[in-house]
Amino acid sequence: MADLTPLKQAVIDGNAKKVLAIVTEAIEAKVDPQSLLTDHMIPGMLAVGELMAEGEYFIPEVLRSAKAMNGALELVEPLLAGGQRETAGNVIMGSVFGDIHDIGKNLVSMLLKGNGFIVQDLGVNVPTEKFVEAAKAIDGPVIVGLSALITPVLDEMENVIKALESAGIRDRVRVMVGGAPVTEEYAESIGADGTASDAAAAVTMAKKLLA
Ligand code: B1M
Repeated sequence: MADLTPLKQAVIDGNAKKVLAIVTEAIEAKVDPQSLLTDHMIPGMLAVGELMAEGEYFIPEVLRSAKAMNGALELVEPLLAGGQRETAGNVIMGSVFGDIHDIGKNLVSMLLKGNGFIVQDLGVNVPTEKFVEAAKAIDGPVIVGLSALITPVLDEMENVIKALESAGIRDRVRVMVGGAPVTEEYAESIGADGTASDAAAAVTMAKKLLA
């Protein structure tokens, strides 16, 4: 049985080699991939955030942890995506213009895929028009998922919603917004259709939005 105790600390230390080694061993030992994320890796990344807030960590340390996390996520993703065969619907996902954080967005994309959604991930720092183009290219109902981690870019979410309205496709597009600074009140105030506080809640919300 793989010893997962050091995994959180390895993420905090940004020790990519160790993170990969533990995750590889855990996968071989058939540890639940969701638990690897929620019980070990995400708490590690959240601790990194606290260290950053306390002035203990600066960008280079945070980047090292983010790289270690993203490297291991590549191993975990296929396992999460393997669970379901039926298509639950289309989702276009991206971090809004001005925002380069992608760990949370990647997790949301992964869990959506794992729950049968077809996810087109546009990446980070995505200009408004890219979201609109991608939504136009899909026939029928589609969710546009907008992620933002830094407060100064929150307005971009409203810009996307307005652009979808101007393009005349708002009636068939459901907009889900999320990320640490996004509250339910904020989501409502900009006319989003839903929000979710974490990746699992995002799956529930996506199902609700396309029901
Ligand atoms: Co930055 N950063 N960062 N950062 N960073 C935060 C967000 C910050 C809170 C740190 C702090 O000050 N304590 C702060 C934002 C403050 C604010 O404005 N509110 C901050 C800042 C200020 C910055 C810079 C401006 C720093 C600088 O340059 N001076 C800069 C901004 C760059 C930019 O975007 N233009 C910056 C840069 C970076 C790095 C590049 C070094 C790196 C990102 C690497 C990467 O993502 N590839 C980084 C990181 C890693 C963080 C912290 C430490 C961790 C973020 C993370 O990955 N969390 C973060 C501190 C923190 O969050 N406590 C911080 C783990 C992840 C699993 O959670 O992303 O919240 P989260 O995602 C969750 C939910 O939010 C939700 O589900 C996810 C999974 O459960 N969710 C959704 C997310 N998107 C969703 C979409 C949905 C639904 C749910 O529907 C569509």
